[in-house]
Amino acid sequence: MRLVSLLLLFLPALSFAQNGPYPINEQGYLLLEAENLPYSSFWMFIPIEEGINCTGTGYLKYVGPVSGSGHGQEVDTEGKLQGNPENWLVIPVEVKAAGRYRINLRNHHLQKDGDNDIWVHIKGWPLPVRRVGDHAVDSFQWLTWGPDYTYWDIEKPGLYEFYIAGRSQGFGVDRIAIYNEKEPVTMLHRSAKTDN
Ligand SMILES: [Ca+2]
Repeated sequence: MRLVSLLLLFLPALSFAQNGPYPINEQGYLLLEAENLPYSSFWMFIPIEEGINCTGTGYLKYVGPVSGSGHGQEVDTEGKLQGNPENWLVIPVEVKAAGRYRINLRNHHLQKDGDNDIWVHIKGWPLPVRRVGDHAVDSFQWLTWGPDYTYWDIEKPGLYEFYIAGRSQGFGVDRIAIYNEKEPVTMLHRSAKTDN
C-alpha cells in the first residue's frame, strides 16, 4: 500500500481548474487536486505555504457540520448522513473500461480522532455509503483505512459522479485518486522494472 501511495504522490495530476468530466486515463487512473473542484462554503481553501507538504496550490478543509459521528455509523445504510449534494465535492468521472474502482485521498488533519474521516460514494449507486479515514496527525498522506474495503464494481463505461461528503470538521483533502484497482499493480510492476 505504501508503494502505491508513493506512486500516486509523484504521478502528474490534472492541475487545471475545470468542472469535468474527468477521464480515467489509459493507465486506468485519474489523479486531480481537490482544490480545483467547485466547492461550497462548507469547504475552506487552504493555500500552500513554504514548507508544507501538500501538492498543487493547496487543499480543501471541511468546515461544515459534523454528520454521522460515533461508532456504529462507520457505514450509512440509509444514505442520510451526507447532507445536501450542493455541499459535496463532486467528481464527474468518465469511465472507459469496466473494473473495480477505488478512491484514495491525500489528506490532512490535526487530531488522531475526531477530525479524521469523510464519506465517499457515487451518486445514484446502491447503498451503503462508507466512510474512509486516516490516523496520521498533521501530515499529508494517503488514507490509512477505507480504500481496502470501499470500492465500486463498474460494469458499463460511462459517466459516474463520484463524491466526497464532509463528516468531521477539519478533514482536509489535498489530492484525489480514482483508479481501476488492477492498474496500480501494473504500474508498480513497471516501476520495479525501471528501478532495476
Ligand atoms: Ca492539492
